[in-house]
Amino acid sequence: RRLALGPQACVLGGFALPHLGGVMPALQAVLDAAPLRHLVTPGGFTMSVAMSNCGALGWTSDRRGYRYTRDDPDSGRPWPDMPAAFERLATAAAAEAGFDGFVPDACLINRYAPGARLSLHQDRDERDFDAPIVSVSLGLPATFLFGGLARADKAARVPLAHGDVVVWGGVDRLRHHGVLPLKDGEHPQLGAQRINFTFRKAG
Ligand code: MD5
Ligand code: FE
Repeated sequence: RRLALGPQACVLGGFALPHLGGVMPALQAVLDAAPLRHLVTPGGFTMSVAMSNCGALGWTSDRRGYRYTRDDPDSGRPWPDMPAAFERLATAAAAEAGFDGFVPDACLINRYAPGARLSLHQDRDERDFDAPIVSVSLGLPATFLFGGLARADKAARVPLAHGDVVVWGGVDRLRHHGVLPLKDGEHPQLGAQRINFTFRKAG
């Protein structure tokens, strides 16, 4: 149930499953308060992945750039609080992967409909790169691309299924990564979509 992707990166197969009884109702409440939306990149492209956030800080993008904000730019209100069930899952997964005491202040919620993808990128909008990132996959399976520190490094393909959790830190924190276009399908609980939570210490 544990697959090493790098010296400090691993997949915890099915780790989120026992948490979903608390996580799924909390997700619905977050998305009611801060609906998913398609952000525009600084280059002017609309992202195929729809996003929202919970926690003290939320990741956002527009023509001016990428950044973390306290308020949802669509509503002008603070992002919804991080549900206790989300934080428990993130902290437990980080500890399982060897990162004790991880307390995220940001959870980005990504929703992939069939065809949606995330091109190869690095996560470097956070204040310090010492904290790990915890990523939870729900719904339809996806192929994750796990590259190197240089964008041109060949990327490994990692299948991710409902309930899988990936934890990255340390020397693997700045590796390039992305998600291949989601294949069409129907998940018994989530329907025709993949939801990903990305927990970070952003501030
Ligand atoms: C996803 N999301 O499946 C992915 C999972 C994002 C994003 O990439 O930025 O929202 S998070 C994967 C990740 C995070 C930080 C480092 C690395 C991967 N990595 O070094 O491979 O929606
Ligand atoms: Fe990323």
